[in-house]
Amino acid sequence: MPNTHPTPVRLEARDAPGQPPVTPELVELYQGFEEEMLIPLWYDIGNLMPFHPISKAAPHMWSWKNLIKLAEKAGEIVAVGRGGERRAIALANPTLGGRPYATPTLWAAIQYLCPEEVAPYHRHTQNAFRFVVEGEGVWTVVNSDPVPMRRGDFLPQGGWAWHAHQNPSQHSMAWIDGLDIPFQYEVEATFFEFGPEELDAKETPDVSRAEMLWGRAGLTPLNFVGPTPKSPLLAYRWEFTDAALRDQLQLEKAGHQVTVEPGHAAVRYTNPNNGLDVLPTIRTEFHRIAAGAETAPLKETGSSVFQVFDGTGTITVGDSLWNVERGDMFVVPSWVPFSVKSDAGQDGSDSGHLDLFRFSDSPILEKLDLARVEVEKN
Ligand code: 1HN
Repeated sequence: MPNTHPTPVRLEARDAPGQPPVTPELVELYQGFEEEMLIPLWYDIGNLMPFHPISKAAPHMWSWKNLIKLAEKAGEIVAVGRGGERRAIALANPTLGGRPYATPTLWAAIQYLCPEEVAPYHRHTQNAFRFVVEGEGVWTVVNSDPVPMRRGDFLPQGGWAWHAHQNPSQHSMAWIDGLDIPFQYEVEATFFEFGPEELDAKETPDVSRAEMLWGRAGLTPLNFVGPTPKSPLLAYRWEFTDAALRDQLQLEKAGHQVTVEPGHAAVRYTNPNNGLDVLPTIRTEFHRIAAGAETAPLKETGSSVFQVFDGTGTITVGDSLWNVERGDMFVVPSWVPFSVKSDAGQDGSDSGHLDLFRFSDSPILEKLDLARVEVEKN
């Protein structure tokens, strides 16, 4: 809930470097400021304008084993329907004031749908996506287009599109959601509408209409030549992502310089109708770190959330170090150094790799000319 209670200004005349001498006149001046709701810049400039970003968010890791156990329990005791809208359980960063925010700009959740359940139609200005780390059986319906969801698929859903989810299968399914809720909340730009109670598309096709139109790289249907700010392609299938990463590593082995750094293949999900990020506020990528490979520590403005798709490895974010496995999710706050080490394969061989899905607020920072990156050379 928004805090609508006025908070008084409290200023303490204090003897500290950069502060004016404490005198009765200063105390009186500060009282005047308090009464008029004023705060002088000299009082706390260090907090307002630090020399580099100091994130309010903490590095944090959520284990999938614990997430899925709790989501299953929620499936037993919490109904899904109008009002709550979704059985989605958000990651709450430990230093963001008990809000359901993974980072200052990004919302991330595990969502769970039981057999034969429907999460009803609605729309909102928040941009969203789904990513599937395990299972299948749910169709997300976007503007009447039913889109099947399966392991490894990435499904963007731009703001203000009508959407619902239906599970006509006989087993439960979980996936993760990412949205720009905290960002839109902060800039106060959010709108929301309930949709029709009944789904208008109960079909369960193998391929969405969006994929029929947009799913062939480099071919744009003439009737829809862009640009459009949100991707019209509603599913990016695992077989393509996997093949793209496999081929990057194979080309690298053959001596071509095609990877981000040695043993580190990566792709960005892009909007086929403008070549930019799939969503105007959220960047989404998939990274594959070959067995035994390590990434150079990286600092970036803006924040990211990762989910481990496959493999095992060690993640370092600032002073935090986690051993991760399938499904684990973690946060990289702004300007905190981040690196990944993929475990060596069985018997120290190079079979196996660490696969990471990533989303970030980079499009916002880039549009505002606030993006900065620093790579520490090993
Ligand atoms: C929403 O519509 C979904 O459609 C997931 O699955 C999470 C969190 C807040 C508001 C709307 C979804 C959401 C959401």
